[in-house]
Amino acid sequence: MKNILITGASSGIGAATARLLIAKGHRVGLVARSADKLEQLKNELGERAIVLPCDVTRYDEVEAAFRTFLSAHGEPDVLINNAGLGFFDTLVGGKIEEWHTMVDVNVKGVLNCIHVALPSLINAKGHVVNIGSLASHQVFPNSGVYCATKHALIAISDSLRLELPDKLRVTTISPGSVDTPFIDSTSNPQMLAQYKDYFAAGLRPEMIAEQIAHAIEAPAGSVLSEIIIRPNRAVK
Ligand code: NJP
Repeated sequence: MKNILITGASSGIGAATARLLIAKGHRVGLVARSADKLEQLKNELGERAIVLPCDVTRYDEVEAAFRTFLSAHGEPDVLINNAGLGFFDTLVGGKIEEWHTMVDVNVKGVLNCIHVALPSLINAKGHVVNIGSLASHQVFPNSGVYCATKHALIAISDSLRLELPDKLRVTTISPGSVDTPFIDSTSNPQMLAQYKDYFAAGLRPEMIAEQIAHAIEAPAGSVLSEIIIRPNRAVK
C-alpha cells in the first residue's frame, strides 16, 4: 500500500486516477480547490481517501494540505502533479490574466508541491509523477503559453532525475487530447468551438490513470521516466 498525493483530483484525469489507485489498495490524498467535488469523491472512495482542499498556487495552502496528509496517512510515497489548465488562444490578442494563471498553476503550482513534499519523498525513496502533455514536446497553434508551461515541466522532471538519481523516481506522463472538462476553461468562443469535438474524441481519462498506475508499480530498481500516450487516430 502506497501513500499517494494527487493534485487536481476533483475532475478528469485526477479523479480517474484516484479511483484506480484506491481500487488497487493504495491510500490517496485528494488535492483541488473544489472541496464539494472532493467530498463527493471521498464518499465514493472510502476511508483510504482524504480530502485536502487547496489552491496549488498558494504555498501556505499547499503546506497546510501536506500537514493534514502527514497526520492522516504519514509520509507520502508518491506525488502526482496533475493539477493544470489551458486556455486556447492566439498570442496576439491573448489575455494576460490567462497567461499568468497558466504559469501560476502549471509551473508554480507544481514547484510549490515539489518544494513542500520533496524532503518526505526523498526520505521514503519516493516517486514524483508529473502530468505533462504532447505540448511538452511539440508546440501547437493557439496554445503557445500552455505549451511553454508544459515544456517547463520536462525541465523540472529532468532536473529532479539528474539531481536525485538514486533517491527518487521521476515520471512524466505526456498525453494527447483527453476527454475531460479541460477544454471548457477556454474563454475564446471561436477556439472553444474549434477544439470542443477534438477533445471529446480524445483519450478517456481512465487510460491516463492506467499509465500512472503502471509507472507507480514499475519494479524496484527501474523507472518509467516518460510515457507518451496518444489517441490512436489520424490527428486532425
Ligand atoms: O482537466 P480537468 P484534466 N489548485 O479540467 C485542478 C493535463 N492534460 O483532467 O481546483 C488546485 O478535468 C482542478 O480542480 P479545481 C492538464 O494540463 C490534459 O484533463 O477543483 N487544483 C481539476 O481537478 C492537467 O495538467 C489534456 O478546479 C487546481 C484539475 O486541476 C492534467 O492533464 C491533455 C487548480 C483539472 O481537471 C489534468 O487535466 C494533455 C489550482 N489552482 C494534458 N487549478 C486533456 N484533457 O486533453 C486547477 O496533454 N486545478
